[in-house]
Amino acid sequence: MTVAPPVALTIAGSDSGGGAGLQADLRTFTTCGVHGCVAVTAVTVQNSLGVTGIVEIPPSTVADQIRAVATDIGVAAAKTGMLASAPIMSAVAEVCDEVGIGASVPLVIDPVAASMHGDPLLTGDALAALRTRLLPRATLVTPNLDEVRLLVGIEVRSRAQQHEAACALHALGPQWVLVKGGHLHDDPECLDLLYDGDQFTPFTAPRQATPHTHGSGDTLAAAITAALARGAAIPEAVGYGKHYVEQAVAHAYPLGAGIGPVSPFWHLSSGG
Ligand code: PXL
Repeated sequence: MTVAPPVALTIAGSDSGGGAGLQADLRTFTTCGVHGCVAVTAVTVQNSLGVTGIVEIPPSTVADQIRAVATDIGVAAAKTGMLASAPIMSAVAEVCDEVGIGASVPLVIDPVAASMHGDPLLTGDALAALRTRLLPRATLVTPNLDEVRLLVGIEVRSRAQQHEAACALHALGPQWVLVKGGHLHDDPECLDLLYDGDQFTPFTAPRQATPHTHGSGDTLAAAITAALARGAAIPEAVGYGKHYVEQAVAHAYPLGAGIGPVSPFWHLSSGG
């Protein structure tokens, strides 16, 4: 009998274009050797040009999906993507407490606030709920610089300010913070800064010239989650995720008339 792979859970929205959201998470879990389970939070109507509709799943159904998976299949690590609304976040926070996600089970929070096109993916008071209900439960939070500005009001324009932002985010309660510097466009490198309240660890990658980066944040957080499910410690998992997403961006492809996705096929096209 074949032994089951480790299991990771994504709590995320669907992207009909298949580039981001739960589709990117499940693909990444698979290519990282982890079985993926999913609690769907919202269905987006979306293509390479943007998001034209969002239907939220009832909060109790989101919680039921998490409970059903955690109490039977078991979860070695979990991540959140688009959480859509404050009531969904509250339901997620409560059921995570119930089943140990964010305690014995590591929880990666990718604080998705908007799509690459700037279409909002959060409604109303969801940002406040993200701050107060979810960040204190996070093992790791992985904001980009737009999300940093929304969460802690710091406009990061330099590497020095990335340190300041990491401290402000850490004060909201997560165990680890990864401030992603990909949006510092004048910087020739992409520097992501990891902070645990004590030590700063930089992860750098060369900046790549492609417009096709749809799903890059989801893919990074999913690869980190997969590594955690396989038993890695946070710094090791972040290093693994950075390498994974760097390759996925290097092999990104055009799709439709707009922004194409990062590639889940890089293992195949680069030979391993
Ligand atoms: O990449 C962030 C993201 C997450 N989840 C869903 C999305 C997007 C971006 O478009 O559509 C469902």
